[in-house]
Amino acid sequence: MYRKILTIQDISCVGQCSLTVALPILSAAGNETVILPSALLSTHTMGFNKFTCLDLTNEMEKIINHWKEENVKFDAFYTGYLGNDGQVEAALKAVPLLKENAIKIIDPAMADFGVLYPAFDLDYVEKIKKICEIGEVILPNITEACFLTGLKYQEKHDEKYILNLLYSLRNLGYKKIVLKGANLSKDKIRIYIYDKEISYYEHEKIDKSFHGTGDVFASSFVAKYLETEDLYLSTKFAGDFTLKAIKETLDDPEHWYGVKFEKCLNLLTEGAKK
Ligand code: PXL
Repeated sequence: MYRKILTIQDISCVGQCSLTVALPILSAAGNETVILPSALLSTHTMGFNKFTCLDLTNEMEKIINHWKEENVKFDAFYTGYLGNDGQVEAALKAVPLLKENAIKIIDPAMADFGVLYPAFDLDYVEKIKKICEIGEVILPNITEACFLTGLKYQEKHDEKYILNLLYSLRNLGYKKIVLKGANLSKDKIRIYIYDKEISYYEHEKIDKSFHGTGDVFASSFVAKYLETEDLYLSTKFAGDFTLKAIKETLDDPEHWYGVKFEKCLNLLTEGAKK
């Protein structure tokens, strides 16, 4: 399988997130990976003292128009962090470039730990709800699921709370849901999957959070899903891949801004041979 995927996210030059994660992961998995950068930042927006940002919304539209003229078509579509309403609108303009049966995966990367990332407000949430509607699969964490559904964020939660979030997401029309970060026990994290039925994959909990792990999870999920189209297998693979990347980073206190996912790329190359 050799798929041509379009991924739309920012380039954070330093920080190991968004396109600097998606491009190597999807390429290592044996896909032709076309990038459409939505913005160019010196670093990501979390934890550095400042960041520079060049908004590329206008350029995105020009690029999409050129691709239309060249009749460029894609087998898959994956969006992650998009910096503002205009960038989400511009990303939606790329949808006509997708082949009829293209796989569409949306990571509503906008929030964590109960709050929106610094760049975003509630109008932005409405735009993200719109782009999620075109997704075959959406990949929210618990906070993002709360913003999508309007339900209250509870750091401490039980399974009833998680199921309610899943049912509420389904009621909004989202078909396949991978809900990350269910924290139901002392030493395990669950990732819930809602396809025809609800299931979950459980893995070891690490009591330290790292930036960019949502993007590492989403990109490795997309890589495996393009190969298998199996929601459970892809979730398990991405959960294990992300955990391994975190473990590669834990012993290095200077590496606080992202995870060393490059050390795990070999896990993807087997799939590339298929
Ligand atoms: O990892 C998500 C992400 C991507 N891109 C930028 C970010 C963040 C998270 O804060 O700031 C620019």
